[in-house]
This record gives sequence, structure tokens and C-alpha cells, in this order.
Amino acid sequence: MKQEKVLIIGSGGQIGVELAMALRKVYGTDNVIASDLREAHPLLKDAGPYVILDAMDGKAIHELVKKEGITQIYLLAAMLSATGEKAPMKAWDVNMNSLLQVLEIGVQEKLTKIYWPSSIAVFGPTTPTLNTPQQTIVEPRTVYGISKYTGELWCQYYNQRWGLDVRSIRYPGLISWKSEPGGGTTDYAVEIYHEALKNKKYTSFLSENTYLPMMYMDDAIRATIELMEAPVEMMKTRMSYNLSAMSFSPKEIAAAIQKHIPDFTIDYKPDFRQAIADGWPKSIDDSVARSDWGWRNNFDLDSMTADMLMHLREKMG
Ligand code: NAD
Ligand code: AKB
Repeated sequence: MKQEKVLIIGSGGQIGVELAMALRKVYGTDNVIASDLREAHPLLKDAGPYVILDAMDGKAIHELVKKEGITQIYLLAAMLSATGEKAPMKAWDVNMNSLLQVLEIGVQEKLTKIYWPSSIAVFGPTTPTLNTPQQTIVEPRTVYGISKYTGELWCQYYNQRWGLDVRSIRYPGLISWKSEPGGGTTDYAVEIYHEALKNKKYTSFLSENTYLPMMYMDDAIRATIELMEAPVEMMKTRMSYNLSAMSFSPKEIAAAIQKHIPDFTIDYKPDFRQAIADGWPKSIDDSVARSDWGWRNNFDLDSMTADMLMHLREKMG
């Protein structure tokens, strides 16, 4: 079997740092090139091949793919929901043009696989909010959601038209301690742990009963690798897979933290991100991913909270 050589574009963000470390365990450090617009994240610095690469620069990506004999691209560079609403045209440009260029390179260079993440942001206020099915009404109201849904359609097109093996997951909000979130609506669920340990209080930018689908990063990274390693015949959809692990509100995550830090307090000051969250599902039906390629989550709110607090305590010293 041919040795895979992986390029990660946008590896300096919340997912990319952990995904780069995990993929290096699978394929070997030297076979995974991490890249981003920014200098290497401290966890990736001097830890393997790293290049500065702009996801918008198709020519530079193409040259690197040819020079390094890249066989797989993981395209993570994007502007997320909250930053996207501040600069909608830029978000559209970054999110769409990076994908279209990578898909074209995928066809021209006959890449074995491409990974491109989608999001629960593809759904909108007209979507059924509880246990949102894989296929349902999809009318996103954010530029981020519009770009993700359009991107899904392009991935499906490139698969059907050119046979390109593009795989994708609609991640829920991701919660991690190793790397920082980068401008999403679900970021409160990471910030709250840091503030609980530092200041024993947190002001949430979402209201107390705003339920959103969420997942611990360990589960998200494992899901990504399992999806990418699954035999091709298991890929029954070429749109992105719904994926779910837990669903909670700011009030509920605060209560889970209070089991460990009893004097932790929370108050609520909703901002523009409330309207984004109000348009998203409260919970996700991921039965298609479960039956197509065997997805199972390991972490729920309580086990994630215990793990987050333990690791953040160690990290903060
Ligand atoms: P992030 O914002 O933390 O990281 C994105 C990275 O992309 C950053 O390091 C940034 O410097 C880089 N980047 C931005 N523009 C670039 C460009 N032009 N060229 C090269 N690099 C560029 O995002 P993330 O949370 O790691 O998300 C990665 C992907 O997963 C995105 O497509 C995002 O939409 C998707 N996703 C994330 C979540 C989540 O909760 N984190 C949920 C659903 C989907
Ligand atoms: C965001 O809040 O924008 C992301 C996402 C769910 O896509 N975390």
C-alpha cells in the first residue's frame, strides 16, 4: 500500500493542533505537514514538518502538494460563525475559495482523500430543533452556515462528478483544553472552564436555557480519523455526517462545574451570538453516522467536565 502523506491547512486552530498530533501518530511525524497563516502553535512548534501557507493561495498549495507528494489534504482553515458575521464577505471568500481550490487540486493530483469539516451551522430556524435529522430543512441564516452548506454541496458534486473521495462531518460545538477556540458561538463552553478555575465566576454571552449540541475534542478527533479510515463502501452520503455526543445549556454546564467547584457562579449577558445560537438545533440525530461507519461517543457532560478541569488545573499549575 502507498504511504500516505498528509497536508493539514489551518492546523493552528482549535481542531488543527490536536488533529495534527493525532494524525502524526497514525501516519508518522514526517508524513504529516502542518500549515497555517500563523506561526506554529506552541504544541506544534519543532514537533514535525510545518509551513506557513495561505488557504486562499491555490498555486502555493498545488506546488506544495506536488513537491511533497501529498496524498491527503485536511482543510481546516475557515472563519467561524461569530467572526464570520463581523466580516461576511471575507468569511464567504475564505470559506468557499479555499475549498474550491483544494477540490480542484484533489482532482488534478488524484489525491486519495480530502477531509473538510462542516458544522451544525448548516441548519437554521426553520429546521426541526430537537434531534435534527441527517436530511431535513436546511436554511442557514449566517454567512458561516451558508458557506458550510454550499461547501457540502460542492464536496458531493466533486465526489459524484470526478470520483474524489471527500469526507466530512457536521461537528457540533467542540470543547478542548489543549488549544483555544477561534471565534465561534459555542466558545462559551470552553471559556467557562478557564474562568471557573481562574475567577470562580463567568458571564455567559448566551442565555441560561440556550441548548446547543456539543462534543469533547477527544471524541471529535477520534471520529475524524475513524471516518477517514472507514472503507469507502461505508460512505453512504457525500454530504456531511451529523454527529452528536451531548446537548446542554449554560445553566447545565455551570451546574456540572459546581459539582467540582461549589462556589462557582454564573450570570448571563447575551450578545449578538444569542441570535446565531437561537437559529441552530438544540440536539442532533446522528443515527446515520452510527449505522454507516459505527460512530460512538465516549464523553458526556459530567465525564467531559471532570477531564477538562483536571487537565486545565495541571496546565495552569
Ligand atoms: P479555528 O478558528 O480555531 O482555526 C482555524 C485556523 O485556520 C486558524 O489557525 C487560522 O489561523 C487558520 N486560517 C484562517 N484563515 C486562513 C488562511 N487563509 N490560510 C491558512 N490558515 C488560515 O477553527 P477550528 O475550530 O479549528 O475549526 C476548524 C474547522 O472545523 C473549520 O472549518 C470550522 O468551521 C470547523 N468546525 C469547528 C467547530 C468547533 O467547534 N471548533 C465546529 C464545527 C465546525
Ligand atoms: C461555531 O460556534 O461557529 C462553531 C461551530 C458549531 O461550527 N463552534
